[in-house]
Parts: sequence; structure tokens; C-alpha cells
Amino acid sequence: MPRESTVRIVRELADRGYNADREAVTLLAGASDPSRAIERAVETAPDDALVLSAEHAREALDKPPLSADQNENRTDSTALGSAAENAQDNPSVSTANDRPKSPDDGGGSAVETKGSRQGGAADSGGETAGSAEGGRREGEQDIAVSGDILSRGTGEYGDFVAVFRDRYETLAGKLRGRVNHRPTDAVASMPGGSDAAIIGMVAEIRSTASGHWLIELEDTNGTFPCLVMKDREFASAVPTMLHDEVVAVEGTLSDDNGDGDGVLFVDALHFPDVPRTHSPSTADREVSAALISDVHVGSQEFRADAWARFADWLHTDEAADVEYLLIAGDMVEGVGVYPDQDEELDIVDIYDQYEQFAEYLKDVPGEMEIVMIPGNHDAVRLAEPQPAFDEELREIMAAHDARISANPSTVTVEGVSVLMYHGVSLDELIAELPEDAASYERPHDAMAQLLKKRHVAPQYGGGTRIAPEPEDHLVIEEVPDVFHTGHVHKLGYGTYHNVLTINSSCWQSQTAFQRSVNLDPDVAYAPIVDLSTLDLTIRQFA
Ligand code: D5M
Ligand code: FE
Ligand code: ZN
Repeated sequence: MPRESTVRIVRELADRGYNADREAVTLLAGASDPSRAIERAVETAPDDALVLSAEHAREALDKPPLSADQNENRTDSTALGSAAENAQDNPSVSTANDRPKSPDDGGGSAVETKGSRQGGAADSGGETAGSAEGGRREGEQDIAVSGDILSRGTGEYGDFVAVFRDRYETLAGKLRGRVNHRPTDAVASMPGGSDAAIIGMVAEIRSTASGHWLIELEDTNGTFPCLVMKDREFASAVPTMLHDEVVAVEGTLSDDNGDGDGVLFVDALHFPDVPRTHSPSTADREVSAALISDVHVGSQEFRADAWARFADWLHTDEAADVEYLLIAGDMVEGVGVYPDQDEELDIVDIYDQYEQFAEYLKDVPGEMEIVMIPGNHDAVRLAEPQPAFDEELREIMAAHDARISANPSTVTVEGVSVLMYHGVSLDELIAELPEDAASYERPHDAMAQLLKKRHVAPQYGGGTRIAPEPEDHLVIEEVPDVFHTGHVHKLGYGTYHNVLTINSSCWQSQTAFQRSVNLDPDVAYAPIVDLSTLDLTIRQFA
């Protein structure tokens, strides 16, 4: 529903004389009642404004009636299942977090980028990276893919409860060693003034009249209100929090605790996070992987010329140690993914699109190992986790014998673990989090937030659809060495607690929709990771 309404939102804003900012559109599309949100946003924006900004959208969404809608979707003090139940009833609910700045704890880029821009000719500059043997060594590659799922969900209420319980249990397990927590119902009956800790899923975040934060935490026993005072140094982390993520808090109970309206005054806030001491594994030989995504074959804007230059380069000596190609979703443009998308299709049949994609794969050197996961344009269910391509599609793409897995998946290449996730949740993080925590210009900041939350799609019921399954496959159970996403068609890279974060660009020029929301895609960049050092080289083929 949010996706279908985006184009309509752009049009409605255009009718009212506004150009739409991309974030503003995403925010408005995520509102429970987009039409009302548009009316409010237009009221908020000054008459002489040319662009309806994300700020205007946020202000509109923050007005009481909309947040009242959100409140209606979460009943008070119910066990963990209720969030799922309510979200299921109203899957398009989303919120806007209009809050102050947060510390930038991601993205501090320790990545070495050689930034060579080259057109793909074998001898056009750049460093010589050929392995000592001077070529790929077929049969000696070392690769394992895990994360493929057999969807076992029945789509029933019980699965929604199960997936949230599993998320809670798994992420709580990562926080247990750090706090001495009690279940919410036990905390509720402790004497006022006691010290207490809670591990809970974020059910509600509200700012109080005086600017403090009230966070409702939910565990399997109930919910409990926690107050973060605005002058605490960790208060700046609250605006980066999303519904349904799991956190731990420690603090002191209010004096009136025990009579039913106690609150925990928070002294410390913990995220599941990646340990700062994480030490990534590296390959024990000179070997590299190219990380790409969003090929979009079948779109009129697919850049066949750039793909040809990339494929040619892969055949050169310079690329001899690039033995792996990881593709993080959106192989093809798909059919009916967005409204009016058919007007920009070059190939109108989805199977023909995959046939053509298979032809492009044949341009890649045969000895290269390829791993592919689906994205939101692929012919796989949209709800995440997305299962791998089915038999019919595998057969079409069989020529190169690629490894085909679910979205998300972890692929271990020469000992280096790479978490591949297409990245649909990035839109939502960028729309809801403060600019310095997540933006289209710096998608790797949003990726750092996902690592900190140890979940690739924390919030249920916004733009990201989550499938009910007995387990939550979207939890980042093990810390990866490299985190690879795509989807937002922007190049971005950094490190977060020693994890290399890479959002690969795309192979599609700007579409009409992207033009309408001022999205200027980064086209045909191929980030190349040296697996023996985790150094990164960015090459462009546009
Ligand atoms: O989406 C590429 C990026 O553009 C991603 O940030 C979503 C956004 N996008 C593109 N088209 C639309 C429409 N029609 N509505 C909303 N958002 C859109 P990708 O899905 O990889 O093409
Ligand atoms: Fe895409
Ligand atoms: Zn996508």
C-alpha cells in the first residue's frame, strides 16, 4: 500500500504546485492515511515553497490525529503477541520520528578507496592486482552460502506471535550479559526507588511536553514505561530508535512504583550492537570480490553499455583476482512493481527479462563464482525474508551456475563472511531517522544502524513487509565481516565497529519516478573488496 501510493502522492503534490522531496514522499506514503497526511503537509508548507520537504512531511505526521491513529494500533500492556496482531490488522502503519540529532556512530570510514575511474580498457591505469598465478584458479575457490529459507509460515496469527517472540528471545540473548534484568511484571511490583533493568521490544516512543522521552518497552510478560530525560547524553540515541527493535535499559523506579503507575528513570541504554572489538576475518590469499546490485535488466534505463564495460574489465589481467561476484537483488526490472512502471519497460515479460539477464551473466568470466539474492523487483514474494528464486527461474539463469539464495543470506567467501541484504528497509530508516543517522547520500550510515540494532528490517508495518515465520530470519545473529546492501541506487561505504559496510550502486539510469523525487542515482559503480585485507576499490563503468 505505501508503495502504490507514492506515485499518487507525487502527483497530488504536483497538482498543488509542489515538487516533492524523496524523503517526504516516503514519509507520506508510510502514513496510515496518506491523503490526510498530504493535506496536513501542504498546510504546513509555506505558500511560496517550491519543494515540499521531509521536514514539512514530518511536521504533518506529528500532528495529534495521525499519531492517535498509531496509538490505536497498539493496545496497552499486552503480551508481545499484540504488536504483531495489531500490525497484521493494519500493515501500513508507520511513524515519523521528528527528533533532534544523534551521535554519528557509524560510517567513520577507515576504508581505503583507490577510486580509480576507468572505462574498462585493460591497460587504462589503476593498480596491477593480478594474483601471482596470473589468473583465476578454477576449482580452488572457497565459498559457502547460508540463510536460504524454506518458507514455513502459514501467514496465521500464531506465526506473527512466533516471529516476534523469536526476535525478542534472540536479541535479548545478546543483551542479557550486560544487564541484570527482570520481566516487566516483576518490575511493576518492585518497591519505589529500586534499581531495575528491563530488556524489551520498543512498543512506543513519545516525547513528553517538557521534551523528555517516554519509551514503552514490551517483553513476553507485559509492557513498562521508561523515561529518558532530555539532558542525558544517551538521549541523543532515542531519535534513532524504531518500533519493534530490542533494547535494554537500566535505571531507578519512581517512588510511586508498585501502585500501578510507576516509571523507570533510565540511567543507561544498550543496543544489541556489534562489539567494538570485532575483528574481521580475511582471506589467506590474494583474492577479491565484486559487490553489485540493482541490475534492472528489462528497464529502458538499464545501462547495457556500462555492463559490457564491467564484464570486459572482469576479463582483464587487472581483474584476475576478482574471483567472486555478489549480486544483492533486483536482477531484473520486473513487472508491476510500481505504478506506471510498464511505461518504462524495454522487455515486458518477466521471464524474458530473466532470459536477457542470463545472457548478460554469460558475459561474466565462467570461472567466477556468482552469488545472487532477490530484491523487491524480482519474481519472488515481497515479504522478507524473500526465498531464493524458484526452479523455473533457476533454470532460466542456469548458464552460469550461480549460487542462488534468500534475501537476506550470509555468504562466506575465502573465510570472509558477507551479509547480503537487498535493502528495502533502508528507505524506511532514511525516512524516519535524523539526517545524520541515515540519509540517501550516506546509505552506509543507515546500514550501521541496522548492525547496531542487529536486525536488517527492525520495524514492522512500515514500507518493509515482513513475512510471519516460526523464526525471525532477519535478525543479524552473527556479526558479519562485510555487510552488503543495495536498493537505494546510491554508492556508500564505511566501517562500523570494524564491519565493512557497502551499499552498491545500480546499473539503471534515472527513471521518471526518480526524477520526480530528485533521486540522482549512482550508476555502474563496482565496489571491489580485496578479501585478504578488506581494502576497497571503487570502479566506475558508466
Ligand atoms: O528502488 C530504488 C530507490 O528508489 C529506492 O530508494 C526506492 C525508490 N523508488 C523507486 N521507485 C519508487 C516508487 N515508484 N515508489 C517509491 N519509491 C520508489 P528500486 O526498488 O530498487 O527500484
Ligand atoms: Fe533497485
Ligand atoms: Zn530495490
